Formats: sequence, structure tokens, C-alpha cells
Amino acid sequence: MRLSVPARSAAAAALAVAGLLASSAVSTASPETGTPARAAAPDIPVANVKAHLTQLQSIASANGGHRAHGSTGYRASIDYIKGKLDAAGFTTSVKQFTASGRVGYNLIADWPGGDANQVVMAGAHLDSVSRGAGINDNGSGSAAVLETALAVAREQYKPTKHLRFAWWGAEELGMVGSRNYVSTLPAAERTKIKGYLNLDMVGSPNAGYFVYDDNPAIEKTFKDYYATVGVSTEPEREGDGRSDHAPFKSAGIPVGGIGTGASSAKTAAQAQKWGGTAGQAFDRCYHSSCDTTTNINTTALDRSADALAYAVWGLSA
Ligand code: DPN
Ligand code: CA
Ligand code: ZN
Repeated sequence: MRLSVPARSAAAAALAVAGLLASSAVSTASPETGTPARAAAPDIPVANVKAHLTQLQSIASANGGHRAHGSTGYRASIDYIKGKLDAAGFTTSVKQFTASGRVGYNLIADWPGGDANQVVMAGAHLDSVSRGAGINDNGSGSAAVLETALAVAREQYKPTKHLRFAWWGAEELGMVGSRNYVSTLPAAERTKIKGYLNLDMVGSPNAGYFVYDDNPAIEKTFKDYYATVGVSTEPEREGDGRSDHAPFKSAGIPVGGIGTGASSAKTAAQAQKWGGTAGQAFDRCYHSSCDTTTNINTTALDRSADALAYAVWGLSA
């Protein structure tokens, strides 16, 4: 979905950056060095992320081949993710809305604890188009966000800030779910959100490595991760204004995110640095019936999930 987004003022952006970084050094100090000791972000097991994709594929296959807004496959996708989060100790809520005459749902999961006045959020759209199962778009982002949330629970992570995870409905109809969430959020709650991280298509078969450049602090955090694994990145452009970060950005909330590319073709220079096939789309199955579990680059999916965990840990510490 394309939507024009008003640019935020430099002053507002600077304030937002200060807010994000303000308490990043407030953590337990190591007795030896006196320097802040931060919990290291975990390595997310990609096998776990892929297991979620297998489940989403099964859900699609049992429900007419898709998980689109208003369908039984979408509702089953929500129930699957919610079940995992509830079992792990999250406080979940399913928020209902209407789009195109059909009921849709957002799923919000809060990790108990942290400063309620400083919220770091990560999210992904869970709906597919009706042409296919939507495994890269956007089972991949949904599964990476889920496994990062489950890692928070496994590690019993106790960040300074409060963590919230979200799975959006009806993104494919124009970001209806995320727009509904932002517009119905009381202003006092909106200002508590210090950052929103978006994942949309993060396991593209002919992958590129793109980092949203909307907010400098969030962008730097993701780029720091890719530097540690020696992967070069480019600023994300293809999805500008086209995914669920857009309503947050329009509301003045600092946003960031990562993606591995959609229907644009990989250039020769990009194939040089990332491998893959020049002249071919990052995802040839974008919005098609072939967006199934075979439409996933495991290395890209692994890096994306690990990058998200790195950013969630780093920005909430
Ligand atoms: N994932 C696309 C969709 O939901 O239709 C939006 C998008 C396009 C995101 C290009 C990133 C890049
Ligand atoms: Ca990993
Ligand atoms: Zn998408």
C-alpha cells in the first residue's frame, strides 16, 4: 500500500533519538569496570522461526490456501500466535475492527514489567493476500517477531523499558489494522511508545538486506547488528509508506525496521555483494500463489530474526 507520509521535523527527530537513548546506559554496572553490563541479545534459532512458517502454511492449506483478512485462515493464524504467547507468559489482547465489511483482528502482546512510560514495540502484519499463503509476505515477519518474543520469555529478560509485540490485520487492504491501533490509542499512550520496529518480508528467496532509515538511532542499531555478521546493508526504499510503520510514523512515533525485498529486481551490484541472481526480483512470488514455505531463504530469515532480537534488546535495555 502506498501512502504519503509527512516528514517529521529535524527537531522532533532529535528529541525522539534522545528519548530512545536516554536510559540505554541505565543498567546494572559491572563491579570490575564500572561500565554498564547489558544482557546480550540471544541468537534466535532459525529452526524455530521456520517451524512457525510450517504452521502458518498448514493453516493456509486447511483454509482455502490463504490467510487473508476476513477468512478462517486469518483467524486461525491469530489463534496460533496467541496460543504460543499466552503459554510463554505474555499478556495478550485481540483487538477487533471492521474493514471491507469483514471483521479483522490485531493481536497485541505485552511482556510484563519495564517502565510503562517507555514502550518499545515490534510488529508485523499477519494477513496474506487471498492469492496465496503469504509465507514470505508476511509469515516471515510474523514468525520472526513471534520467536523474538518467545526468546524474551525464555531468557526471562528484564529490560528497563516495557516491551510490546504486535501482529496486524488487514495490512493488505491498506494497513487498516495498524492504522486502527494508532488512531484509537489515547494520546497519552501514543507518546509512551519510544520506538516501533516493523518487519515485512524478511526471508525473500533472492534476498537483499534493507534497513529503514526513518530514525537514526533505530537505524544504527540494526546496522550495528549487520556489521557484526559482516553483511552490508542499503537503506530501505521499496516499502516506504507501504507497511505498518507508516501510521506510527505519521503519528510522530520513531520507527525503524528491516526487509529483504519484494518485487523489485536485484541489480548486478547487489548480486555482487549479497549473492543471488541479478535481474531477478527479490521475491518472484510476491502476492502470488507460490508464496509458500519453499519461498524462503533460510539464511536471510535467520539474519532478520537475529537482527530483530539485537534491536529489541539494545533499544529496551
Ligand atoms: N509487503 C508488502 C505488502 O504487504 O504488500 C509491502 C512492502 C512492499 C513492504 C515492498 C516492503 C517492500
Ligand atoms: Ca539465529
Ligand atoms: Zn507485506
